[in-house]
Amino acid sequence: MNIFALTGAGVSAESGLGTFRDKDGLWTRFDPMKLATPEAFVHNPDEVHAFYNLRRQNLLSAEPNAAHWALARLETGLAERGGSLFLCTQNIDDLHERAGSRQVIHMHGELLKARCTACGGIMPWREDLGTEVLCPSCRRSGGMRPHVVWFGEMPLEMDAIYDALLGADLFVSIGTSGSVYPAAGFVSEARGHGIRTCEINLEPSDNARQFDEGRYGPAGEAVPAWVEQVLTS
Ligand code: BJW
Repeated sequence: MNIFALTGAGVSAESGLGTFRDKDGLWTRFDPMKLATPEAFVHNPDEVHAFYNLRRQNLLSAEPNAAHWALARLETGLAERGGSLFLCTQNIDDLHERAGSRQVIHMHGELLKARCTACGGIMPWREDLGTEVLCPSCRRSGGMRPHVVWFGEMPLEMDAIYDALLGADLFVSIGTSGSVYPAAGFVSEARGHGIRTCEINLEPSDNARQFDEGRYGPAGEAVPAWVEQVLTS
């Protein structure tokens, strides 16, 4: 079986990383238009850097949880059975990789990478960023930004994502509210091609009616239970 899994902030919630739209979520406390757009970075880079510097520090002290471990187990288990897992995450954390997932597509970028808007270089980055930081590659300052996808920007690896989605036997959406496009449209795309769809979330998402199956509960419990079922069926 070939499974396409889309993960969102809910999969990392039990690792202590905040979600966006839940009660107390990041976008209920901060205005995304002032922090997660290219325009915000041009007009107020210090505020944008402070927001991502704090989140980078939080990430460095977070650990993967049972949902991340289970998805890594699923990748190995499906490969042993002649199948595959395509793991596409909207998350900018590296918790899937730290749990052992080998192939992860970060459609909204990676917090532990920086990108230079002057020369286009992309590099691993664990320290704070600021407008005074020099690009290690072109030595210019002012252009270093988190390698993440803001509103209005093109998500990454879309061709590979749609190829994998349309080649899957099952589309599973885990811990995402289904409110940000293009990811929110994957379920209807899958359904339109006759692919079975399943949602695993704390509670039914905005798109819940579009899924053939819904499994509800904390990801740290619901994902391992589902993976166990997939690998033993
Ligand atoms: C648990 C749990 C637990 C809690 N266990 N579950 C079409 C229609 C309308 C608008 C648009 C459209 N196309 C484009 C747009 C504009 C825009 C958009 O979608 N806006 C919407 C707000 C309407 N999209 C874009 O601008 C995107 N670019 C684009 O579309 O380019 C053109 C294009 C089109 C087609 C193909 C190709 C290109 C870019 C979007 C970039 C999003 N960026 C962010 C920030 C990234 C950096 C950062 O992290 O700061 O990405 S916004 C934020 O939302 C972040 C997330 O990845 C994303 C999704 O959030 P997610 O993961 O779903 O989190 P939540 O909080 O919403 O939900 C968490 C869920 O978990 C909840 O359901 C909880 O119940 C659950 N949960 N605890 C299990 N323990």
